[in-house]
Amino acid sequence: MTTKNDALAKWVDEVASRTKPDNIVWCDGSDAEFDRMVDQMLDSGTLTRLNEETNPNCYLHRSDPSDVARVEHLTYVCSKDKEDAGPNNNWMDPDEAHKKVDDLFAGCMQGRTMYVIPYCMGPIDSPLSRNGVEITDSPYVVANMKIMARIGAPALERIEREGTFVKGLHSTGDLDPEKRFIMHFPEELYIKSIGSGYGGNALLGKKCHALRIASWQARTEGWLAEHMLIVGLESPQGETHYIACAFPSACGKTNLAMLIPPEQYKGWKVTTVGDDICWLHLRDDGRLWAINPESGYFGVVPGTNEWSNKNAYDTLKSDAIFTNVGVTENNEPWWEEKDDGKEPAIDWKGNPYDAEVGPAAHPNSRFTVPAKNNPVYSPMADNPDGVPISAVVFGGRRKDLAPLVYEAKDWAHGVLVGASCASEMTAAAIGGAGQIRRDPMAMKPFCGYNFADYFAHWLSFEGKSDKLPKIFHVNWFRRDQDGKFLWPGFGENMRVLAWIVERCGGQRDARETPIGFLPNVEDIDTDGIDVSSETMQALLSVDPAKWEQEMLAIGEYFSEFGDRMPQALLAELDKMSSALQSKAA
Ligand code: GTP
Ligand code: SPV
Ligand code: MN
Repeated sequence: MTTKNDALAKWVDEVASRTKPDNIVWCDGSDAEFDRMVDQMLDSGTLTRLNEETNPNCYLHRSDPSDVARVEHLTYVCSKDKEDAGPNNNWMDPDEAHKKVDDLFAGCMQGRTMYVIPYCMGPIDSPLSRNGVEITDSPYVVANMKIMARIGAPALERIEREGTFVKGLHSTGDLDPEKRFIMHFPEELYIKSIGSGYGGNALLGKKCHALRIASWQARTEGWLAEHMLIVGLESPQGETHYIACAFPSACGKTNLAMLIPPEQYKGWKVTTVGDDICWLHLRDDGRLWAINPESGYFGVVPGTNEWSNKNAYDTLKSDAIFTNVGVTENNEPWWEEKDDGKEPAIDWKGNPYDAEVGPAAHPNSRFTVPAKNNPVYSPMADNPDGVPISAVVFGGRRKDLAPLVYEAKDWAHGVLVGASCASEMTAAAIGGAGQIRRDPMAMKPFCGYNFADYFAHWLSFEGKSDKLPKIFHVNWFRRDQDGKFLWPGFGENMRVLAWIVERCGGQRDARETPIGFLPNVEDIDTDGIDVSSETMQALLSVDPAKWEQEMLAIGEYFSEFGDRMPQALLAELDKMSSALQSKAA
């Protein structure tokens, strides 16, 4: 196979002459091709087959122990002008960056096969979807891309019809962390990634294209590319609301997207449109419409069990590629809090399990699985028009301060709520786990341009429509003095989502505070959960003195962006600070 698109043919030739592969394979995206990749990886030891009875069609991949998460310190946005990348990104001059990685790509595919993967992010027949081509020397990437995106012949056809595509060049190189770089050239719609096989660094359609490059394109074209799940909530009255939630990495998106409601909410039907990325477009009807550009889930394994997230647990029983989990004596995948009564025998590094040495599964071990395996998969995920969004929800891991839920006063205030998000860092990226950092809209690692411009772009939607979604903030992670979570989380989060949906429908009162609208304690149903009314008070309390401190910290953070920061956002911050001061006085 080759292509009618000259630019693509030329680029493939150019890459081949630099990287010197033994041969070139154009991926057609067929199941037979997937099976060939798997067989080849079973032969080479890159994959092992898991227990066929308990986990049909499931495989285990053990990565290099130095290559288990995203590497934010090695990820760059190489815009022509450094200011366009902003203080939120590492920046390198594009010429220098090309030279640096091109030297590493030279001859790197000798003895290997080069795969050309045409892909489409989003439903293949949607005008909102975007094309890309990833060139890689990793069969693991080919197999995972087949799960995560619409790849192969239909995508190539789309590229040949439309002419445009994002270029992504990837090689695992020699996995030397010193020679690992994830470079983005937004003006050229080009990504170059070398030295890592880990999801976010290597499956270039995902964070590199669908967030960093897409956010840049979205700004120029008037839409939004966001780190958000999309979940459908159908009320017992048959009314469906779709909500989009931005939580930082490993802060609960996949879980919320697949939630199983508690007993008294059984009349509600919850369906998953997406679990990680959301592209939002304002339509003529004045509503924001969303598509999920992906077709699979690349999810956090530890903590997934029958009780926390049965839908995810069932989803990954078959057809899943596990990366860096442990295995039991009889070769079943095993991870911390799997809670299936079994014991691990071998840890994620392939050594006999020893609790003294560390966990059986790496804390950022992942599953890759087709979205259609999800028992609550929403067919709307394939709708070329997407789904209309009723509410946007921001959130994070805050053991203190942020209440369980609050609602922004209007769009501009909501943009401030998103822009001032902070969260404890997790194992999804190398370094800093547990520390609190500012993570605006959960996009700190993923916004492909200056956050000041990004906030201005968000603000620009105000006034364009009177049907914009309401904006909320949630925090499932408040803790007591002993470090115990105050809120049970997981399926019980439905209790909060119900309040959000009812606020959207104008069916609920709320109490106005300086930070926004909060539910009254009795407005969150606690029937059937062990949460006292004192705990609810604590979860729904706003401490003006602590919030005033927070306002100062937010102001300080915003000052990093200098004059580029939109005045309207600073004005919102002033407004909120004054409201808090008058409350404290
Ligand atoms: P990325 O794929 O990295 O973007 O993560 P994500 O946002 O999809 O997070 P995910 O749903 O995979 O959850 C990450 C971790 O948080 C898992 O270990 C979950 O068990 C845990 N978690 C998810 N939801 C909740 C919750 O409501 N409460 C508590 N306490 N933990 C949760
Ligand atoms: C995240 O870290 O937010 C993920 C996993 O969803 S990765 O695709 O590696 O970025
Ligand atoms: Mn994510």
